[in-house]
Amino acid sequence: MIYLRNMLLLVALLSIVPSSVPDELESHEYMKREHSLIKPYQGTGTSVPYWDFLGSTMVTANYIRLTGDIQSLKGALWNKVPCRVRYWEVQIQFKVHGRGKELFGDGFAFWYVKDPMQSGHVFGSKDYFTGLVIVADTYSNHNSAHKHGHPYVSAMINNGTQHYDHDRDGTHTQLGGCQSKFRNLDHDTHISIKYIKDTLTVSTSIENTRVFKECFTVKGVQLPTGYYFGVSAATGDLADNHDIVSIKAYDLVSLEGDEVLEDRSQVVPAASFFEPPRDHLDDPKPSGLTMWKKIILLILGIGGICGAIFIGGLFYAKQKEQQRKRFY
Ligand SMILES: *[C@@H]1O[C@H](CO)[C@@H](O)[C@H](O)[C@H]1NC(C)=O
Ligand SMILES: [Ca+2]
Repeated sequence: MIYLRNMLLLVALLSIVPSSVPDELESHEYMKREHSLIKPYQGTGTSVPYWDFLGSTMVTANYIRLTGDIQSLKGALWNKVPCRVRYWEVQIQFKVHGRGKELFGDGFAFWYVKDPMQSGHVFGSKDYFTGLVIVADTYSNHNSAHKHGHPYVSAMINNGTQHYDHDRDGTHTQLGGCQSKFRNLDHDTHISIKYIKDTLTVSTSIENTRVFKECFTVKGVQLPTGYYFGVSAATGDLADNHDIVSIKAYDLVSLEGDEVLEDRSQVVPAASFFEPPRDHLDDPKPSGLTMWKKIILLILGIGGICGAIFIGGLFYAKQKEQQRKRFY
């Protein structure tokens, strides 16, 4: 009986592990309209409220194309309103696709930086930036020493002094990363970037499950308030369509109920942890198990152990009985 109760408790605990479902957040009231980009994009006239464009960026009814599947393009989309929210989550629905089967590139990036609207060599935006970049890199330099596969999602924090090194796919400055096969998929693809209490969590939803799966989490990440969100993309010798369908920014302060009113506007971007560049192991094979399958396996496992204990107990009792029989 006690086993059953513990088991039920465990199952109950496991089933409340938070997992953000795109649908769930979509409907909640914490969305910040001034940092979000949703359809229909255009207000009155041709401008998109709250957003600026650079380079090859093109607005259509259903997506905003940062670059087309054409060589040597750079495009960007920048939020005009600085983010004053301390804890936030940004969910981006994107689509990266093109004709290339083996050769395509270069990828796109999400930014939270001090200086927006600066074109440059890091996926269409400025190198030696101040702030955060999340890179969705579709092209891997074959000479680079890392062993991970591509496309690859990674994060970098910069105080303006560090260079993003394409030759090494940014691996020697990255905070964390994961392989993510988000390209040329028929269903919707999303990425979530969550910054709360100095912890950065990047997740993706690319398997048509409408659930976000964690890519990586880094603690000790210092970012100020008052920077700007943006997305940018670039093509080089290789190309792809880099499309943004929506950007939804959420205020997580009210969700957290944290009342500490600390001024975070002067914080210098920093991270206490850098992944050593040479220690990359191959990405572990995704287990392909959903939460429910894991729970069922767990129940079966616990059931198995309980069964073994029960049978063991029976066996022991029987032996005892036989011993007793022998004695009397
Ligand atoms: C900028 O970052 C580099 C690398 O993390 C660090 O060595 C340097 O001290 C930082 N500079 C400032 C002003 O924070
Ligand atoms: Ca690359």
